[in-house]
Amino acid sequence: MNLYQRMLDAAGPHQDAVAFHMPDAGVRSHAELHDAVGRCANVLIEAGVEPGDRVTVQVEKSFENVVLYLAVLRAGAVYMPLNTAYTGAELGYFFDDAEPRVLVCDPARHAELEPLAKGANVACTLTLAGDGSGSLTELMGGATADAPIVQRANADLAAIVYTSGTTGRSKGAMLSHGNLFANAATLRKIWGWESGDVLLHALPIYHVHGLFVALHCALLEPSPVLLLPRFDIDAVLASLPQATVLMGVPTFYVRLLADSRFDRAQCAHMRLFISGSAPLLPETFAAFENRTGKRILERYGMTEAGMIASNPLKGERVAGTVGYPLPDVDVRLRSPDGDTVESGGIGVLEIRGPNVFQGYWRQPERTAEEFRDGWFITGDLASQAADGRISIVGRHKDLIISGGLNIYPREIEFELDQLPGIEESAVIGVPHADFGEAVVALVVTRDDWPGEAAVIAKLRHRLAAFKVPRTVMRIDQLPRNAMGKVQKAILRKHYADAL
Ligand code: MCA
Ligand code: AMP
Repeated sequence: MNLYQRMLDAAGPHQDAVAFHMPDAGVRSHAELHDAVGRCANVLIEAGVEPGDRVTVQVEKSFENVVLYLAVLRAGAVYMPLNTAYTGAELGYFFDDAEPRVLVCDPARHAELEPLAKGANVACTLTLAGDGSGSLTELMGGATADAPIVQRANADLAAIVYTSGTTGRSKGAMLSHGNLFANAATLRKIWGWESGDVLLHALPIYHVHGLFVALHCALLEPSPVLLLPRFDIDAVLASLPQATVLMGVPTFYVRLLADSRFDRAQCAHMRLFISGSAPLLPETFAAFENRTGKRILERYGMTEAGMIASNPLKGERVAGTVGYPLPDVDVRLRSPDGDTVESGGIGVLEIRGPNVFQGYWRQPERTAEEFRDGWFITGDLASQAADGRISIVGRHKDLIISGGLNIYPREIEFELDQLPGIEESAVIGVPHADFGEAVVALVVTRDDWPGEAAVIAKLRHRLAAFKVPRTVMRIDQLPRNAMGKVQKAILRKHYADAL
């Protein structure tokens, strides 16, 4: 069944109830939400979108953005969200790779992105809001709300979310209606989603965490969503008293704890604080419990599979662990060569289940490389206790997670190595109090080295700001092993205090 149909069914008897509450932009009922989705789907269909077509979206978070996501589902098309921080230089790759039928962007970026999209044969570029003609909101005003809800099978694609996976350039993870529904249904059950819940939503909605995990849990109840444009500490503190569930990355909890206004009374009624996307430090877990009396529930997942493991709602939530595999997810640990790991040992986590994606968009070989006998190789290093509890102890993949955003060193090294004055580079993640990890670049320089500030300024034109190194440090030579591979572990240790 089309996932959207399930949300519509859930909303059935609750038409007048609040679906979304935007503190600065009013309230929308389920009736208003689904009327807007129907209109938006008709505009997309009018623009030529057919079932299976990709609709790529780079817009600031808003109620209208949620409507657009649901409209793409309704039309049977494939939603393809892109981080709002991506530069034009980065976006071209996604347009070429996914060949979307339609691009939806913010009015402020229309002039920059339309030619890029045209160059990649994207048939139509619309802005989400704005007064000019071609704005989706304006076209919706003239459309009817009766768009068909296109029949979808479990394996039909609902979304393509780009991720760099374990290596290399970004790959489009293909997620089906069946993948998304299976995961949402399981999460709603294990997290005890209930009719009085109110979700405080401060995550971006261009990634799996904010778009699927958070929104699907709420829309399938349905529970009201307090939709904040971003994590703003004042807005979060103001909204907390009306909420019962918060989902966040560890930086959310670090920032709440750093604010003296955040106290026990303020979150007494909160049912659940959930953390994921990056490791939650045991210190943060303990400090949070001390301050609020609440134990954060940490879970683990990835773009290719949604959620994989979770600490329990009722049992013990143990800091530094991600809990048990979800009831419908099988896990096993393997050595990089595929050998069984003995009980209590560390291995690469491999998974199987209805949540596991359909493969990488138009990359069958790379998809095959990341599966072993039908098990998806996550690239995360884990150990499993005798009772099944999982701890993520590291990453087999060369990945930096900064404030919950994944950053691939190779992408930054590639840009650095092309700059004048740089012989070679190595990019690492080092501990950072706010973001958990942050990016540091080590460079071997030549005589024409233009200086750190000039290098950073150049990178800012090419890379999204969150990927730009906090510092670029000169080094005589990069440590290499006998195979010539840069020994990043040595660099990470040596530069652990760099920030
Ligand atoms: C913003 N900046 C960052 C980050 N975010 N730098 C490094 N890491 C970041 N995460 C930079 C900006 O480029 C800017 O730099 C400066 O910090 C301030 O930007 P601002 O937008 O004000 O930042 P913020 O609002 O404070 O955002 C920080 C944040 C946000 C709240 C941690 O990044 C966030 O919401 N992260 C959540 C990401 C997420 O949803 N991940 C889920 C992935 P400058 O001033 O130099 O321009 S899905 C996933 O991982 C799986 C499925 C899972 O398990 O969930
Ligand atoms: P993404 O590719 O953006 O979906 O990020 C997925 C990656 O985030 C996983 O492969 C893990 O490396 C990491 N991750 C997610 N949740 C956790 C967690 N609770 N603890 C440690 N790492 C996590």
